[in-house]
Amino acid sequence: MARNKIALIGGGNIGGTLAHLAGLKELGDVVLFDIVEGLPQGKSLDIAQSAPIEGFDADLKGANDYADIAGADVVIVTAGVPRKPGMSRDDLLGINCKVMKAVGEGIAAHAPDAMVICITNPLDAMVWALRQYSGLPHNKVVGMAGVLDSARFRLFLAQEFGVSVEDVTAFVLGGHGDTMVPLIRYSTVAGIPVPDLIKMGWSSQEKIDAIVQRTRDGGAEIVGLLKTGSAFYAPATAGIEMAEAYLKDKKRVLPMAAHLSGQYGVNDLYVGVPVVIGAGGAERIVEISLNDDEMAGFTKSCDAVRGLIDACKNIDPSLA
Ligand code: A3D
Repeated sequence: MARNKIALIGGGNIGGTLAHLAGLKELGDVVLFDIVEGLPQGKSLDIAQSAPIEGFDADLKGANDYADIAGADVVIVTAGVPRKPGMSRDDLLGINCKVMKAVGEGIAAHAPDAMVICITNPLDAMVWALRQYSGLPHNKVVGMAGVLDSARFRLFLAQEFGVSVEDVTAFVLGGHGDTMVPLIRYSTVAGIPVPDLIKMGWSSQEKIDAIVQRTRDGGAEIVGLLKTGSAFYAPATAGIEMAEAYLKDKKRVLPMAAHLSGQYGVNDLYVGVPVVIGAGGAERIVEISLNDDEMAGFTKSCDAVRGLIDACKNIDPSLA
């Protein structure tokens, strides 16, 4: 049986880390694509030289031509520009919208059967634009944000409770940005919801509120420290978890930006919701019941995403 083929569009910080992780996990052969000549070739060769030490078999190839992604099973998109200190994700919209056009057309021409995972920011608007430009089915184009945001939430909760990150489940809803909605009552330690843990004296409401805020600001905290770019190790790990769930038909239930067509009362919008991901792509959107506060937060988040999509349509009227 032939190996899977994973195409990574964008060979920067996240793209290089994705290629390394795909190799380490033996997910398949990797094509690392970038518009900069030499960059994806150099990173691919470097990672390939780690294979004999790590003991993985995978072909790694750098590319500047979309023809090289032909037949890819999975395409992960990180092409574009990341934030610098003082910039919001939304400041990236103008440049990255144009990048999504080139990438969407490249995927449509050479890998139309792939599962596409977008990571480029501002995430929810970019995955919407990428889907429009590529014309792929909605269930085969999703955005990575929820896995990362919930991983940040899980880490901070595990540190607060003094327990293993493995025993903390958490998830966040809504857009990837300041309006994301971390769901406290669906977040647990070994099945015990966080509100119960507060009652048990494990933490206080104030401390949990601070953790929620730190999760919302999780990306900015790292941008502020790095100064020259944004987070890339955890974002790449999150993208690989989604790719693996698809390639292995695991039917994982993961939060991701998925296309809503009536679920949660929302139409034609990409926003973060729990999704069953398997060989059929985004197979099922899980509609959990939300209380009034959570629904209000989710609606606010959807409105913010809609505003960004409208801005994309202004940049390129063909999207309207
Ligand atoms: P960076 O290291 O700058 O890599 C981006 C790469 O894209 C560079 O190598 C560019 O040469 C390349 N590129 C630019 N234009 C094109 C094009 N038209 N076609 C192909 N390649 C192109 O950035 P990064 O890897 O740190 O981040 C990539 C993106 O992910 C940015 O938009 C970030 O904001 C975003 N990001 C998203 C999350 C989420 O959780 C959603 C987290 C972290 C970063």
